Amino acid sequence: MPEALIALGGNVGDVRDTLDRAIAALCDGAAVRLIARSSDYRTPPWGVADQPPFVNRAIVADTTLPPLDLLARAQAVERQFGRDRSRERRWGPRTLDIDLIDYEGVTQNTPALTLPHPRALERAFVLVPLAEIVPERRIAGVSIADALARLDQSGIEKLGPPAAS
Ligand code: A4P
Ligand code: MG
Repeated sequence: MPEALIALGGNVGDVRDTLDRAIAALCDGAAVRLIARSSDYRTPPWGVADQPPFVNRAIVADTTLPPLDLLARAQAVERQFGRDRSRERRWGPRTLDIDLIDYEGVTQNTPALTLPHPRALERAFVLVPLAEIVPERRIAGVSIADALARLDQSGIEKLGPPAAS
């Protein structure tokens, strides 16, 4: 079954709780099955500096859905958790962002979906969580660990397990 690398993040609300619930909604165990998940990381905002830090997490899932259907499902989950693109600016604050980083090495370049994700290799907030679970996996021919070694990881902090509530 095709395997997808998926990056999640947010910086509005109780993001760690949102990520737990979003992954449960995305990975129903049938069309999308969760294979691995990283720890959570607190990361400095990238792109637009004057906003709160993000929490980022990555997962590996296998799926029977083709790439565009997987993206549509991810966007439905974003909406379910309060994401309203019409009121956001690019790279600005959001409750939940789900990016498809890689889908079984497929390359595709359309406005709706670019694979692998065109900015993934520049972003420590994507690669640090992925390197925890699939360091040897290659994106655009480069291993995640090697790509990460070239990036500035300052300010990224691994978070412990969430407090029991
Ligand atoms: N789209 C095309 N390819 C993909 C793909 N591989 N995965 C299209 C997901 N979406 C893809 O996305 C815009 C459009 O990209 C979608 O409609 C989809 O069809 P968006 O999520 O609305 O736009 P965006 O998120 O504002 O822009 P972009 O460039 O995707 O930014 P990111 O990467 O999502 O950035 N800093 C930290 N520390 N941590 C973060 O998580 N996130 C962002 C958002 C900014 N800064 C951050 C973080
Ligand atoms: Mg996005």
